Amino acid sequence: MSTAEVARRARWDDPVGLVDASAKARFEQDGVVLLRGALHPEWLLLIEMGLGRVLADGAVTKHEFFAGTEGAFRETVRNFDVAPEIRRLMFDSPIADILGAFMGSEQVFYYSDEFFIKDRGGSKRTPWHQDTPYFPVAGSQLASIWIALDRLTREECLEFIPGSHRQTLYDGFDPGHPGDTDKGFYGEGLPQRPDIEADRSAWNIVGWDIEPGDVIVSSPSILHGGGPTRVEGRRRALAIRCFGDDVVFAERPASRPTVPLTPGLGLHLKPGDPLRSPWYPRLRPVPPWQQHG
Ligand SMILES: O=C(O)CCC(=O)C(=O)O
Repeated sequence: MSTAEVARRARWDDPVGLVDASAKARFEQDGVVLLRGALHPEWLLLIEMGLGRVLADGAVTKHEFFAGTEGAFRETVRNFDVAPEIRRLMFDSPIADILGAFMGSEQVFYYSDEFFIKDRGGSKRTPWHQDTPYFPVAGSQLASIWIALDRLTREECLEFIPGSHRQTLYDGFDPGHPGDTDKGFYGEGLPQRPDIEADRSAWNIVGWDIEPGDVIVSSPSILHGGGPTRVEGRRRALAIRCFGDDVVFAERPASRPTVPLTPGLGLHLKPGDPLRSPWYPRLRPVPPWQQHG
């Protein structure tokens, strides 16, 4: 076995070992960390099977961004609810352990997951935004992981502005009008997003070449935006959001529904209550009925 192969297998045997003190410090400070080769190909196969299921399922809503244009792409939310492959991924793979290690939380709860499907070539950018404004949550133990099934160039990767998770929280973009830089999601309460694409050189933007198995862990409060695909390219990615012990329910402006939609949640929880609900199953410790053997 080559040295590279030995190193690869060591990462698969102990992916949580990649979350060392320096990775945690970078997560704190920058709000984003790349972990090379963290996921075994079997987990990628499971994700691909889950994607195949949701794409084939006519009952699953495919949200179309930039609908009606050549650069349109699709997104599906809370695939956990419809795809057993995604449920098994959450309980069986090391993803929840990795996120728990970054968040410093023993308990890890599922918040949501999203496929971003740019499989037609020439797909547009995903607009710059932060995720936290869309979520009815407050607290510090929040983390997302972004997993691409395809090899990507730096230009196609999800991009980030390190440190922005500790700065201004901006209003989101409107998924129905993603090209509008002058409109927000709520249009109240939070400042308007800056137009980062209009002057990229003014911002410290990071991104990477990606190989299947690499993952990017980030704070949902970081400013991030998704690269476009080349005409001959494709970029199928799964983003998973989890939270830990300290996260509580928080109100958002009533003008728009939060993402994903959780009708009734606000009738059970009041602002400041720990975010505990069947909407958000506990992944770690793994409940006994989800354990193997
Ligand atoms: O993959 C993309 O283009 C967008 C991903 C994203 O915005 C997210 O994971 O929050």
